[in-house]
Amino acid sequence: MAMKFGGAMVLVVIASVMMGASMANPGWNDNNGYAWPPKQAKGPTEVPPKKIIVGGSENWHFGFDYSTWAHKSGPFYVNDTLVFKYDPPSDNNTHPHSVYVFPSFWSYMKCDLQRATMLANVSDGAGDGFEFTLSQKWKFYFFACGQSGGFHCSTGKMRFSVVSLPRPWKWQG
Ligand SMILES: [Cu+2]
Repeated sequence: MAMKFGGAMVLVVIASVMMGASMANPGWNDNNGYAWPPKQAKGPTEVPPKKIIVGGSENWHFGFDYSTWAHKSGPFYVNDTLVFKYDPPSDNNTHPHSVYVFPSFWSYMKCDLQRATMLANVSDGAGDGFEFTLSQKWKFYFFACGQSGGFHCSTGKMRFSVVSLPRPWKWQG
């Protein structure tokens, strides 16, 4: 009877010590290099996503070769964000732009906007621009301006494709 009681007391003492310890320090840390939550001071970490302005300082306009730009600026990785910057329609800007995405390589090659989906209208590129995140891994994205029935896409060279590669890792520490 006394033994049993003593055992229960020991458990209560241990439990209260543990609770006290965990409330004082919600993480744990020992001398063997283990820690919780992990500090991640060393080891591989994912390279953080980037924001890329389409066309760089050229922004999004008629006549710039975006296909070449995309080849030079890649590779692009999943969760990177493309930023399309263009002025909204105004008295000084009667030929504004937009952003469309094609469902296939062939509709992209033909600038077949009937099959494309509008991502951003003529006003969405104002200010900080229209942002589109490459949210799917290993996906080909086919972008173009949708204005003037495909004229900006074909003659204006306002089209490019990217593939969203898995994010790279880098070694830290
Ligand atoms: Cu355009």
